Amino acid sequence: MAHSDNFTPYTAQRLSAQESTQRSADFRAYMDQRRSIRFFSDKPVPEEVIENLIMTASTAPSGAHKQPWTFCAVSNPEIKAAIRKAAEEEEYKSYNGRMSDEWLEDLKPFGTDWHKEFLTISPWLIIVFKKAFDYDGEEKRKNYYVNESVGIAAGMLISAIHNAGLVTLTHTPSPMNFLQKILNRPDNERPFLLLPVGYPTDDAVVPVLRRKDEKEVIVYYK
Ligand code: IYR
Repeated sequence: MAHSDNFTPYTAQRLSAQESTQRSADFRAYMDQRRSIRFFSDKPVPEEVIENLIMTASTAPSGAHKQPWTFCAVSNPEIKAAIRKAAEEEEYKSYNGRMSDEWLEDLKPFGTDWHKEFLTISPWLIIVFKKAFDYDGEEKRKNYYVNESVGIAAGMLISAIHNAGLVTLTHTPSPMNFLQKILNRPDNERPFLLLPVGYPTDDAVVPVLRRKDEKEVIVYYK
């Protein structure tokens, strides 16, 4: 492949097939322990941890390496309260009329409702914004594959949170434009996902669920 001077040798670790097998199995088992948690402790999490988590997410691949994201890290109690109030107002409407019967039925096993106390209890809220375009001064610059890029970054953020012994939940209040207003974000940013981050309570519970097995999710073409 042709390349310009803007290239440098790739020197990251090279593992043997055996090491790869072991490490992939270990990581799979570790990630399989991750669960979405709705019971948060108010135990503080240092800002340095949050910064490491977000900067891990920001290593995600993105269209033309535009990194079309902003992560808002909120620990301010008044802002968390404002977010909770607005989210619960939207969620109340969703659970009481906007969501279909099929949708409500599908959610029953998870016991969710419009109450979102984790929004004020968890020590941090990370709100992921996607940037439809960027400003270079006055000039607009295009971003590419924005949903894919930000979705990948969000996945890496969730993995980093789990790796740090913390828990989160992919909260998707709908509509969530209120986040843009409360956090005073510019017009090129749109809220993508809200993640409370913290420690679980000692008596936290999770719904019993089964993950799809290999046969259900993989199709080999050998
Ligand atoms: N956004 C709502 C509803 C909700 C929707 C799905 I799909 C879920 O998997 C869970 C919840 C809420 O946050 O409660």
